[in-house]
Amino acid sequence: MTNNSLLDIQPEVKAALDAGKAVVALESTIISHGMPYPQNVQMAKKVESIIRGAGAVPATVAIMNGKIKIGLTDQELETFASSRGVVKVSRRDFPGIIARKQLGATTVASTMFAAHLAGIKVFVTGGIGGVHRGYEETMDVSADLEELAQTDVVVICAGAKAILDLPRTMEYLETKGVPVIGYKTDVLPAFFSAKSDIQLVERAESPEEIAKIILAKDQLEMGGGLLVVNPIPTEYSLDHEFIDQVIEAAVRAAQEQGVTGKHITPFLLNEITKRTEGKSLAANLELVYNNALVGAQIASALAVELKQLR
Ligand code: PSU
Ligand code: MN
Repeated sequence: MTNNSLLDIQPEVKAALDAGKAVVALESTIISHGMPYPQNVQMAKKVESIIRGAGAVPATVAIMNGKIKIGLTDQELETFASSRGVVKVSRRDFPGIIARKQLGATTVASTMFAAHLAGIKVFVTGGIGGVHRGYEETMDVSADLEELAQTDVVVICAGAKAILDLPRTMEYLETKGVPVIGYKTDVLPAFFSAKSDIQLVERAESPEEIAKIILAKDQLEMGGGLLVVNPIPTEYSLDHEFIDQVIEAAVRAAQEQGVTGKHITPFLLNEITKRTEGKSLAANLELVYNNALVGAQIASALAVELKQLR
């Protein structure tokens, strides 16, 4: 673990890391830009309690007072959930937001970066960014993919949303050498729906099996991330055709309104929530809870493996 003076690690998280216990990092953009208030803060607290229930220590990451906070209090979660003017911080945004001491919420890319600085190996989120539809024109590829290419953190997600170009997203990950493991699935989950028609090449049946794969990757000193894709439980999975139509309409609205750059993903998430009258939000909450449980189990299994090596 680094002693970087820009890190502000909560004592409980620090103690767990020092003792080699399971720690799970969490992002804050999903709170500030991914869901409406107050569901966002309820989600954040429940995710932390699920992780604790599975025997790991949660560490939500955000930027505050010129430091990268690793682990937030309930009061701080409330601040990020309810304040206006919280900035969505991807990798490129760190220096400015820290220097100006603004409130910054971390994305998948920047949470991976921060988790790695702090020595945290496992990170749970809802969905990752990817190659956007219309990439041929816009060159819009989320920094999340590049971070997966270079930063050694395991990310548990429910696949990627069909707001993205899923085949191109998978091609990009292959090109960059990022292992993608389906948790009890042969196909890439599509976030709101448990299945897409994209075949995976790796499947695992248990957290222990995934921990062994992570360990092998460590021993190879490959660097870079590893992605675990965990399908939304089928009872909450939304109908493919229903949600695809909503997504199509949201993507068109973004184009018509000229939304670009970092604003696209939050815009689409908000449009989808509005257009499904909350159905998508309910699914989003359930898949995050499911990821929290599986992520904590993987972190715990990995802690056991690493202890045996010491
Ligand atoms: N997908 C979601 N919810 C989210 C995000 C993605 O279902 O909140 C957020 C994550 O923080 C992710 C970011 O890292 O959006 C990707 O943004 P962009 O496409 O601008 O890289
Ligand atoms: Mn983008």
